[in-house]
Amino acid sequence: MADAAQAMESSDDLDGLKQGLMAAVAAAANVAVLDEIRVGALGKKGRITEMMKTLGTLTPDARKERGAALNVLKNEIADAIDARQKILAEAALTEKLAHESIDITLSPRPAAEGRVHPISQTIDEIVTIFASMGFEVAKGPDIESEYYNFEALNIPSAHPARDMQSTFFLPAQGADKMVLRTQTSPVQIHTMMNRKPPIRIIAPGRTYRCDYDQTHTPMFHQVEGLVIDEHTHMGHLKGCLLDFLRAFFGIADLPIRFRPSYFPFTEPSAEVDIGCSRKGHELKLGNYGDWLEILGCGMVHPNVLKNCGIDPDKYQGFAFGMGIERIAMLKYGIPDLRTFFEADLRWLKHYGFLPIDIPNPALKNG
Ligand code: 2U9
Repeated sequence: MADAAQAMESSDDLDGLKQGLMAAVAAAANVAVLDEIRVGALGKKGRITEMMKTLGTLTPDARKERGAALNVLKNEIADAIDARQKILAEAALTEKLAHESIDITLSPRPAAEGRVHPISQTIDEIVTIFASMGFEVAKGPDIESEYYNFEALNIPSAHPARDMQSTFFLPAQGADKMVLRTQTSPVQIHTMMNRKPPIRIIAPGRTYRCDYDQTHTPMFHQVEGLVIDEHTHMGHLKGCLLDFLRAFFGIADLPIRFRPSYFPFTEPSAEVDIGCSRKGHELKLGNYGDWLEILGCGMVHPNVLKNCGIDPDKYQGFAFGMGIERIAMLKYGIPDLRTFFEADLRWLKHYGFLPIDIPNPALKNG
């Protein structure tokens, strides 16, 4: 009987308290007022918290009943406060947005005027494809000693290849005769001298030969590749170049063929043609029965490996080289080599790329 009386009394006073708090929450005009209500009811010294502290003075049954009722009340008040807080926050945001304005008098940003040069774009594309095959990019100086540019590559001084390459000679540095590199191969020589196989690199960059006509400029770009390990063979070379050329030109069934050739630094050596058709001046790449020479390659000559301190009985691998202007002209329909270096902004606007253009359009779907 005493318990029931205690419980009745408590449920009455809790109802009153609840009504008072709910009304205060509903009337709270801002978050600060709401916080005051929260602290006053549920804080360390809040009214509901204080009531909880008195539970110990009740009989077990009354404690159970009042404890449950207090918990319900506590949760209802906390939920009501949270709901009101959301409403107030939304109202505050709406109010802020209603009074916020954008200054449309600011002048627009200038449109992107610059263009990426087709050579830079083409190098990015080449790097993207070879990177996907596990190649690293290696770099080296444009000025090299004759040793790195020729001798180490199995091209002795009396070799006709030296004349073929129309070298720009520079003043000697001490005992070293210096040249502007005629190919990027010295980069691979440095790499082999400084690192142990396995090696898988491409070396894109500027190269120089003393030539100037419709198909030659004194400075042009090459990319060469080198793979050295214990088991790489001619089959890997063929697969690697097939994958590269198909990805670069974006032609899934582009045929390639290998013709025997000669380079002092590779043995055996080959030149690679890609399929094309020629109708008058119109050239189309693909499986059309005609052929176009595109690059040179071969298995690295044992003498070159020896010159770099690599045991040719243990290690072997392939190398290849191609002219970047040439493949850029073919891919992007640029008719004249010399225009690459004339710094004509109208040409660049026409053939150049926006910085946001993806590095390899051929891979955009794959
Ligand atoms: C090392 C060993 C071998 C690189 C190679 C070619 C064949 C080649 C030309 C293509 C057109 C140069 O731009 S171009 O005139 N290159 O045909 N290049 S094999 O062989 C190497 C390179 C480095 C240590």
